[in-house]
Amino acid sequence: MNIDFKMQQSMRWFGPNDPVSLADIRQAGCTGVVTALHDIPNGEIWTTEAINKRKAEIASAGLIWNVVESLPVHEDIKTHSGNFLLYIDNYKRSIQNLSACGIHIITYNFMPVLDWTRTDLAYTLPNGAKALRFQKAALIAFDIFILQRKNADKDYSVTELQQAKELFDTLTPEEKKLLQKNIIAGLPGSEESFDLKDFTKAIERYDHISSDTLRQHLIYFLEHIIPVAEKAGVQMAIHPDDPPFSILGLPRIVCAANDIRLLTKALPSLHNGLCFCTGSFGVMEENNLPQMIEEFSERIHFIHLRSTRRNDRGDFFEDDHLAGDVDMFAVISKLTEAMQKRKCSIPMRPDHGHQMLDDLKKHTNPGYSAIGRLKGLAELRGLEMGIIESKKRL
Ligand code: CS2
Ligand code: MN
Repeated sequence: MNIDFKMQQSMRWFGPNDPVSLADIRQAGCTGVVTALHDIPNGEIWTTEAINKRKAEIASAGLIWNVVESLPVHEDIKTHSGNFLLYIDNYKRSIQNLSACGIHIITYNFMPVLDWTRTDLAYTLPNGAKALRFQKAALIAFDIFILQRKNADKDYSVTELQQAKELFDTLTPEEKKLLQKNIIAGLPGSEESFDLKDFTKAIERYDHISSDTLRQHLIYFLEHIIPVAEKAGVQMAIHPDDPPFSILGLPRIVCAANDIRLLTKALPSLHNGLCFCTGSFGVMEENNLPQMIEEFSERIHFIHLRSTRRNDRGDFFEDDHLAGDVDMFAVISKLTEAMQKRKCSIPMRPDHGHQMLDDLKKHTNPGYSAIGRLKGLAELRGLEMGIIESKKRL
């Protein structure tokens, strides 16, 4: 069997202030850099000057800016209010400008208010390394006792409320502050960061927005941007919601295979694509990842590989890349097949990594330290090579 196409190894870089340098990324064995113009406020146009400047900086380190993550979608677009028409126009211009600069894959997400969410950013594993964790009772404790969201108790069962109360009672004032910070102060890559008052305002904008309405807003947005992306030769790749379920009463609409079906049915163009994040989709037990890769193989334009391990309380933590609930062997096997069929390499990045070894003594971006991601990447490329070589030699 001929296997000519492998995943293009990449790493996320948060720009010049990232404690992980482009040289580190190159030494990790990557050719691609995934980044964004984080300094440009959400909603403004990315100019060709600004894009080219960042592109040149990456090129001078011997790397290629292969994927944008993320071109953020303004809250006005998600809520269909305020200046949403202007922001959609600006978004189109940014797509065109990125294409003019030779960047053709754009990741984005459509999560209301918060980007990815965890309750614990330094969960100590038995081996001493630190991982990111989502603990449902902690999120509920924040919702009920710290945020004191109106009618929040209606969203939870009696047992859930009781577990949240028990947990909250054990927290020191510092731990309560930290919990709040972890949830609303913005994780790396998030475009927004809030205090409690602003956060309450931001979520109240969704009071009358159901999942169906939010989906209509997304489809409206896609109807405007996908034709532009098509003309510009740009592949749009939506990132699934993380975690893939509703939190703090907010609607979530990119969680499961059927959500993707609804989006692709509305806009069948292959430019309306997917960032296949195994760590996000994998939290939902119903998501059969290898099957999803097969079903959406033509429109997977970017891959995030990591694995979470869930328990029956609705918690999960980020496990080793080859452990946890994700069947990484099956995932990479399916992705390998998809790439040979499409005759192209798809960019992949190890999505997050543990804080470990020397990085435990350093300031790192939660989930984005160098050594943990390097370990993940090395394991993933080894697994990919094993899969390819065993197919070739059969
Ligand atoms: C996160 C997010 O799970 C993840 O990949 O690191 O920052 C994610 O990249 C964005 O939500 C994508 O738009
Ligand atoms: Mn991801």
